[in-house]
Amino acid sequence: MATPTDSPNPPFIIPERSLDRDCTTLSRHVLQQLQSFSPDAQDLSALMGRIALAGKLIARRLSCAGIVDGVLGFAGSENVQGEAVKKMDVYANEVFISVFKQSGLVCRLASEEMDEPYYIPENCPIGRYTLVYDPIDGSGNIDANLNVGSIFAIRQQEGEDTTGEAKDLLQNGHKQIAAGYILYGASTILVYTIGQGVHAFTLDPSLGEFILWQENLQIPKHGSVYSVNEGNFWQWDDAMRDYIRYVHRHEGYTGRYSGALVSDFHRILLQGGVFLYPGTTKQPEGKLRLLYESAPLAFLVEQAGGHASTGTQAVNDVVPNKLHQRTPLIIGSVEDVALVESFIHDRQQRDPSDPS
Ligand code: P6P
Repeated sequence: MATPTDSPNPPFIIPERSLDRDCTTLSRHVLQQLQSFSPDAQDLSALMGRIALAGKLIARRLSCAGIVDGVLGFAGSENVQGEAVKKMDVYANEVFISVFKQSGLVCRLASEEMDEPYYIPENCPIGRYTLVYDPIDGSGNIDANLNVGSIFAIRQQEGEDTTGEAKDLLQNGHKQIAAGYILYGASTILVYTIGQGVHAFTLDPSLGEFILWQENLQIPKHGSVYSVNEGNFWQWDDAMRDYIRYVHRHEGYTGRYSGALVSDFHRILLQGGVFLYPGTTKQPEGKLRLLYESAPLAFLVEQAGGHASTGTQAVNDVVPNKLHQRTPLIIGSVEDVALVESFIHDRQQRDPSDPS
C-alpha cells in the first residue's frame, strides 16, 4: 500500500514553528511590551490573560452552534439598547463576568448587555480596573454562521464609586489603558493595544493558547474598501449621500459589509479603507456605542496609524454623558476618513445651518 510520502500530494504537514514563537502567548507579550515585571505590569498581563480565556470559551461555544443548545436563536428578552438579545449575547456576557471573578483584578464590568455596571465586590478593594465590553458584536450573524466578535477596553477606576453609577467612566477615550477585539471567524484572532502598537494573536486550538501572529500592525494610508450599510441611504444627510455618490462614480472602490463591526474593521485594519456608521433620521447620534464599540477601535486604529472620527471630531476626544452613549463612526485609513470628512466640511461651508 502506498505510504503518504509516495503519493503525489503528501498530506498537509503543519510547518514547524519555533518553540519561542509558540511560547509568545498574550500574557508574555504584554510583559515584553511593558518591559517590566512590576505589580501593575503583572496585573495588566493577567487581565489580558483573562480576556484570552473569555475568547477561548466563547469560540468553543460558537464552534458547537447547532449541536449544543444555547448557541443559536434568541433569548426572548431585550437589552438596554432595545435590541432582541441572542442566546450567545447572554452566554458571552456571563463568560466575561465569570473569568474575572476571584481574579482580584476587575472591580466593575460595563457591557452593552447590562443597563448598569456589574460589580464584583470581592475584587473591589483591590482591583482598580474596569472592563467595558461588547460581549458579542454582530450577534445577528451567529445563526447564519458568519463572523462575530467581542470588543473590549480596560480603564483605571478613578476615585470611589460610592453611587454605583461609575461616573468616572464618562471620560474620553484617551483614558483607555488597553483595548482590543476578538474575531471569531475561520480562525479566532485577538488584536490588542496597550498604547505601544497593535498586535495580533491567533488561537492555536491544539495548545489552547493565543499565539503571536503579527506585531505592530500598521493600517495602509488608503484602501479600496468602503464598508457601510447602503440600505440606510434614504436616512442619511446630504454629506453622506455626496460621499456615496462619489465612490459609486469613481474607479478604485469596492463595497464590503458583513453586519459585524469587528469583522469589517479587521479587514480594513489589514487592507485599508473606511468603515462608516453615520447618523440616520431614526438615530441621529448613530447606532454604535462609544464606550465599548467605537472608542476601543478608535484607540486601536490610531495606534495603527489610522483615524476614527464622528464626522466632526475625533472619536477618542468625545466625552460621553451616559454609559450607553452612541456616536456616528467613520474609522479606517487616514486618507479615506479624510475624504468622508471633506464631504461633511463642504456641506457645512455651503449650508452652515446643516447639522451634519
Ligand atoms: P445594521 C451589530 O448589531 C452592530 O452593532 C455592528 O456590529 C454592525 O456593524 C452594525 O451593528 C450593523 O448594523 O444596521 O447595518 O444592521
